[in-house]
Amino acid sequence: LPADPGRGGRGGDGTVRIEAIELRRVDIPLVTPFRTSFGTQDTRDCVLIRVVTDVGDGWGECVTMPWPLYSAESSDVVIPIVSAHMAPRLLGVDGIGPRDVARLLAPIRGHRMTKAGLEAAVLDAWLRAAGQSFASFLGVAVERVPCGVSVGIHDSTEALVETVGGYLDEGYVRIKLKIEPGNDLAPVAAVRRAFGDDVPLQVDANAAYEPGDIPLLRRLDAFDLLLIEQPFDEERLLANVDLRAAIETPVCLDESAISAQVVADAIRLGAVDIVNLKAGRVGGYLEAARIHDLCVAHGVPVWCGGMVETGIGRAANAALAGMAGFSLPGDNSGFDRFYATDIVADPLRMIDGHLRVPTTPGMGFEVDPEAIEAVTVERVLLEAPSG
Ligand code: OSB
Ligand code: MG
Repeated sequence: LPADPGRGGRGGDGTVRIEAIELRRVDIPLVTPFRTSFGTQDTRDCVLIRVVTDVGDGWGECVTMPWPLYSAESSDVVIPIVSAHMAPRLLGVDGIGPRDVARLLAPIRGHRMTKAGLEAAVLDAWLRAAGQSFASFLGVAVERVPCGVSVGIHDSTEALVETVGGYLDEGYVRIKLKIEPGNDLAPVAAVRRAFGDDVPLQVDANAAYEPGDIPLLRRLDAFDLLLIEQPFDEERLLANVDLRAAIETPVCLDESAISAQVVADAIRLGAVDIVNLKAGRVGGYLEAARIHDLCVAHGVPVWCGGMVETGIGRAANAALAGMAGFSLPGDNSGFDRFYATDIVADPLRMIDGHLRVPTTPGMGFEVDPEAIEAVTVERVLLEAPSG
């Protein structure tokens, strides 16, 4: 990435000063429970961040889940870690550009989803002041991105087939099935049987398998899947080398791919065919753009993942997914896949199996303050020391 300003090369080169950081823990009901191999989510419980700067406000979303089961981070640590360790490194500092947030927070290890939320909020304020869209900042040339949908584990194959049929009728162009030991071959076979071999289909194990399961996973080859996502524990890179040698289905990393460094190492080890890219998991949209570039340079296909984002993160993901190297449909669903109403005005809807790439200044949304207030369960305001 160029030092500053935007990759698109048209943004302002100004900087901001963060006067205050508002943290709002929200709890938003989901239209249907979402079950993965590590748990069932009924609501979206996460922290939204508003930065108040000398050039205006910006909003970002921390994509943590309520429990440390997908990764070590969880929603209940966001407010304490920002209050005690992150805000003091940012508040009142002069000359902050988008890339300075990650630089100032770099000494703090981990907590990437929290860092990503802060960086996104600053990017939003900075881009709005510059009158530039995030898509333009990233150099995105397309107007829309294709929509894949992530389908949770169901209690019965009949119910799963019905759900998948509904999404296909709505126009989703790719189906991702969550799997776990005991809920893998049979549901995949049932979906293939019901909808045929032409439906782009992939699976996501969320780290639920052991290296000893490789013979079982090899049987997924019969279903001509686009990929298998994160079969093993986050720290097990080498098991993926063994799996790749044993199966035809491409191996995709999600949980393991926490930074450009780890992705570079995984590529060199031969541990990965395809990368699921999530800005929150890697510490921010700028690190995500860097990983995109790295994957393109190595000929590794990349696609845009999701974390059940509200309209704030969903808009930013739609811009990220428009970058030229995203060669597979992402988990970029319409807001109504998860929510009855959104906390942004004019939430992204799927049209003809696609989402439009937002082009308004900032990260691509306008918040609905009343809707946010209605779902807020805790609010903390951190202010720069005066003077
Ligand atoms: O593993 O990709 C995942 C949601 C929450 C946590 C982890 C994952 C997911 C999804 C849903 O699969 C993606 C989405 O549509 O937002
Ligand atoms: Mg995943």
